[in-house]
Amino acid sequence: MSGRIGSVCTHAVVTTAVFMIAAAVVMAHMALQKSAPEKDAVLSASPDEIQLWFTQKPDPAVSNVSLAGDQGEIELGDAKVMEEKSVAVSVPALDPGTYSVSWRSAGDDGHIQRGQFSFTIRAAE
Ligand SMILES: [Cu+2]
Repeated sequence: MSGRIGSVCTHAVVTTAVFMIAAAVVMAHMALQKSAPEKDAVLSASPDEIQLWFTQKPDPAVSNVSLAGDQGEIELGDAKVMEEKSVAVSVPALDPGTYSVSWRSAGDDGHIQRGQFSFTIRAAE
C-alpha cells in the first residue's frame, strides 16, 4: 500500500519537474542582446551615452547602469528606458582608459538580471 502511494508521489514529482523545466524554457530571463559601445570595443573618443538592448522590455523601476574606470565610479544620469527594449544613459566626457559597464534590469518575470562588460577609449596619438 505504501509502495503504491510512493510511486504515485514520484510520478507527481517528475511531472512537476518536467513542467517546471518546460516553463523555464518558455519564460526565459531577459538577457543583454547588444550594446553601444559594444563589449570590448576600442573607441577613439568618449561616447556620449551608453545604450543597452535587451531580449525583453526592461522594467524602468529596477533598471540601472553604472560605469567605473581606473579612478573608480563615474557619475551617470538616470537610465532611461527607450523604445525597442532598450535602456540608455548619458555619459560625461571620459579620459582615455578602460571602463567597465555594469547593468541591472528585469524583464517579463521581474527577476533581476545583472551583467558587466568593458570598453576602452584609446589615447589620441
Ligand atoms: Cu526569473
